[in-house]
Amino acid sequence: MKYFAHISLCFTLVTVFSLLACGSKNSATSQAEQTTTTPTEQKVSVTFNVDSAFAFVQKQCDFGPRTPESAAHKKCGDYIVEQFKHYKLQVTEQHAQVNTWDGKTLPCRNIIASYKPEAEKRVLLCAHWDCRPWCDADADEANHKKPVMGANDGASGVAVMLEVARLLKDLQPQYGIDFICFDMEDYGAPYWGEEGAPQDGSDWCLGSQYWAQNPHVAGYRAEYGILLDMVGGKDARFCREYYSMQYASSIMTKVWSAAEAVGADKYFLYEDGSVAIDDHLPINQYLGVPTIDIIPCLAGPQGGFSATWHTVNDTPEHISREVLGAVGQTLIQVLGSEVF
Ligand code: AHN
Ligand code: ZN
Repeated sequence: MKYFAHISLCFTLVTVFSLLACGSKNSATSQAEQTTTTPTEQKVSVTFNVDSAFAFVQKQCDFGPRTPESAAHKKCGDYIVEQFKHYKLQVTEQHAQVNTWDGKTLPCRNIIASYKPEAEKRVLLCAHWDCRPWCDADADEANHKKPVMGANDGASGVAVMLEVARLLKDLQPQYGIDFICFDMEDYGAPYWGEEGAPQDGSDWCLGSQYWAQNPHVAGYRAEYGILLDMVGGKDARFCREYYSMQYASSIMTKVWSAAEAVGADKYFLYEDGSVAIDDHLPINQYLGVPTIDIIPCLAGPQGGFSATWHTVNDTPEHISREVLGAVGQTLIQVLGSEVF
């Protein structure tokens, strides 16, 4: 009953809007303009620079794998903070201690960079910046205890955010944006360490779990959130991740439409994707900010995210500038056409 009521309301609204649209067209535009008008959104004129984005990937990797407590982690964190400050954003750092699957208590550093921190209407962009200490998905067992370089799994999302932050001077949004770099996303129990590890996914996403329960601003709100995870792989295709559809299907539609508008539709597919235990989950569950995950799904029956995922091959030479650009230009399109 409710369902029908909903459909008929939608139908009524569509009818009303069509009538309004027809009315204005007939009175205000010429016949020629009517036939050339297409329903696609207007393209935002700011260009996402793929070489700049790639350089941000390379720079993070030059520090080495950014695993918890490593010197590379500390130095790269400092670099990310400085870079966002350079683009005139207000940076807040969260330092916490988190409990891990292997019984340790490890330091966790979330980095939050805010554009127009005073604005009430806000968009949240996020990615993780830590690296996984174990290449436990590598074909060679000898690599299972080596750290992941994380060019794609970590650095790519941060790189796209840094490039968007660099372009804010051209984009000039009237609303606020928070760029959050989460730490300790990738410390989930490795396959070889199953014993004693939780089976509910709670060993992943420790930084975002902390932030979602202790946001840097009391009562934090955003209109919606977009998580970027592995957005630079040569084999990337972005499908409709399960929790994103459950919690934020209208944001999926918004982003996938923007991808079409910028010609990135060959990467953004209307196919069901993976089920990702990822940083968007605590944001949806604890804060109720509808947040999607732009995360790839591999074609074929074996599934997974990317061929380099949690292997020693997750390095800058396996990053595609074109994929970084497809995601980056899509975000520019979303942000540049946003009206609240
Ligand atoms: C799982 O769904 C287990 N992991 C996805 C989260 C992730 C790990 N993203 C990057 N590394
Ligand atoms: Zn990972």
